[in-house]
Amino acid sequence: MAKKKQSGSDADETKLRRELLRQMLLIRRFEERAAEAYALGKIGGFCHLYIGQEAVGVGAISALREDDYVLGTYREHGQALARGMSPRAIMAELFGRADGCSKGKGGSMHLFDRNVNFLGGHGIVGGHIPLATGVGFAIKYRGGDQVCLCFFGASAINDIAERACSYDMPNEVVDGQDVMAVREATQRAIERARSEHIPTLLEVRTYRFMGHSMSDAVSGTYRAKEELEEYMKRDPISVLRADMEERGEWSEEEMAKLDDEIKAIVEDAWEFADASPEPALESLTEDVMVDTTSDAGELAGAV
Ligand SMILES: Cc1ncc(C[n+]2csc(CCOP(=O)(O)OP(=O)(O)O)c2C)c(N)n1
Repeated sequence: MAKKKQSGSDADETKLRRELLRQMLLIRRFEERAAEAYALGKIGGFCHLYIGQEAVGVGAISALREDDYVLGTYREHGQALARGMSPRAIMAELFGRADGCSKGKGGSMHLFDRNVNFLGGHGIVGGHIPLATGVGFAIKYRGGDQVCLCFFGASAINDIAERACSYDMPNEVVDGQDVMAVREATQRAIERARSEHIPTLLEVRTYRFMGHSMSDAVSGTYRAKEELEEYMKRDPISVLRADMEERGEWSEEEMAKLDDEIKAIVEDAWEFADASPEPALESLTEDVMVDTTSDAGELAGAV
C-alpha cells in the first residue's frame, strides 16, 4: 500500500504505534524463549506467561510518566519489560542467577526494579493491592502528583469490585486486545487521578493463550480448543499490525526486520542469563535491594 504524506501529529501517532508493536513483540518473543528455558529445566519454580495479554501491560504502561509506579501479580514479565526493565536482568532472574533483578532470589514472580519504579512481582493473589494503595497514600502525603498503576487478575475481583461499587469508584470496561483502547482508557484514569485524586477501576477484558503456568499443559486442559482459536483471532499483536498495515505505515518486510531485531535481544538475554553465576551461598541471608536513598526504595520501605 502506498504511504501517504503525514502531518506532524500523524507521524507521532505512527511512531507510537510502532513502539507499542515493538514492545508487544518483545514480550511475546521473550516469553516464548522463557517457555523453552522452562522446558529445558533452566527455570525452576513457577513461571506464569502473559502471552495473549500483551496489549494490557503495554497499553496501560505507555500512558505513565517515568516517575509513576507500577505493581503487578506473579504474571508480570510483560509489564516489567513494558516498564523498561532490562531483558537481561529479567531473564537472569527467571534463571535464578546472581545478575537477575532480584539477585536470583525472587524468580519469575518477584521481578523488581527501583530504577523504573517497578515495585514487584507479587505471588499472593490480591496481596499487592493494599501495597499499591499504600503507594497511593505515600504519594498523597508527600504532595506528589504521580499515579500508581496496579494490575491484578479476575480472581482478586470479588473483594475489589464490591468495594469499588460501594465507594462509587469510577470504572470502565476496556477491550484488552486493542493496545490503543487500553492506552486511552488508562490516560483517562490517570487524568482523573492527577486532577481529582481518585482511583479508577479498569476492567480490561483479555485472554491468555497459554496455560495458567508452565506446569499446565501448553494451552490449558480446562477450555475448549475452539474457544482458544476464537480468541486467537484477536491476537493483540495481529490486531495492531493489521491496523498499521491498513494505514499504509507497516509492511511484511518491516515486520520481519523488527522480529529479527527482537529475537537478537532475547537471544542476548538468554546468553547473559546462562552465563551468570548462581547466587553465592552466603548471599542467601543478605537483603536483596531496598535502597532507601531512592524514591522507589523509600516507598518500598514504607509499604
Ligand atoms: C491468596 C492466594 N490464594 C491462592 C493462590 C493460588 N493461586 C495462584 S494463581 C491463582 C489464580 C489467579 O487467577 P487470576 O487472579 O484471575 O489471575 P491470572 O492467573 O488469570 O492472571 C491462584 C488461586 C495464591 N497465589 N494466593
